[in-house]
Amino acid sequence: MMLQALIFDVDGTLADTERDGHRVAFNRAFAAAGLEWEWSEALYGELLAITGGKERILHYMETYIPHFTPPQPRDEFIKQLHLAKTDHYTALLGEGAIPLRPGVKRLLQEAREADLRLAIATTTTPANVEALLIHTLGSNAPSWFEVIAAGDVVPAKKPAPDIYHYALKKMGLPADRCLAFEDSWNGICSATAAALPTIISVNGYTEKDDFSAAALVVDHWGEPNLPFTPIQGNVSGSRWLDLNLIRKIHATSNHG
Ligand code: XBP
Ligand code: MG
Repeated sequence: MMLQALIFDVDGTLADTERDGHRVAFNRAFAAAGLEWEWSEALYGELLAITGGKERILHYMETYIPHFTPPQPRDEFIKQLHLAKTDHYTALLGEGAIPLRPGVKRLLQEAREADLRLAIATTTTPANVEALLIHTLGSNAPSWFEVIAAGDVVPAKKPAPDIYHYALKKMGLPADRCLAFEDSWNGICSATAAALPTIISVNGYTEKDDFSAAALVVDHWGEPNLPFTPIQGNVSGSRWLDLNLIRKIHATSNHG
């Protein structure tokens, strides 16, 4: 089965956005709203179990501060807080606070030159994806992706497969012609439930997650001057992730 498309997660996969991006933006939104909530790096690691910013705020309120009464109806309060968080987050990206992970720019360029089809499947808000792509890859970069499936476009966020099903349907492709790129437990559950072979690049928040279902696990995608460390799977002597390795992984994952 010929490989035709690559589908990318964003947060944690294309860039380490969680600790120094989303977390900071949540805290700024809390402070601006006069709330004395502070999500530490460690607490945020626990909260990442819940995907989606609004869902994460609700989970925090219910689990960590059950006696808190919001000043507005609960869902409206969360919605406003989250809108402010998105403003803080996109402003952070505009300041260049979050770079792409190693190998990301190189691999996207290689895939474009090879005419592979590209898509994004993420739980984050569409404005956040646009801002990351524009500030790291240039104003045309969103157009490199034929589908940007993001946020509330499907009601059931990762680990549900819905966002990948949505992207596949939009592209008119069966899962076995595609590869997914993820960084987390929720991400691999979502991609593999949609029958997509998945390459994992771990980060500090996800390195202990169970990735036994992955076709390949590396510490990052790597560059000629910054080789990856393989964690699981056969890299056939490669020292960074390129299309040659991606095609081998894809071929192997489809034949058992
Ligand atoms: C990313 C997320 C997102 C962000 C916050 O998960 O869970 O919720 O943390 O984004 P994945 P929003 O990488 O699996 O897509 O606040 O815009 O929801
Ligand atoms: Mg992710």
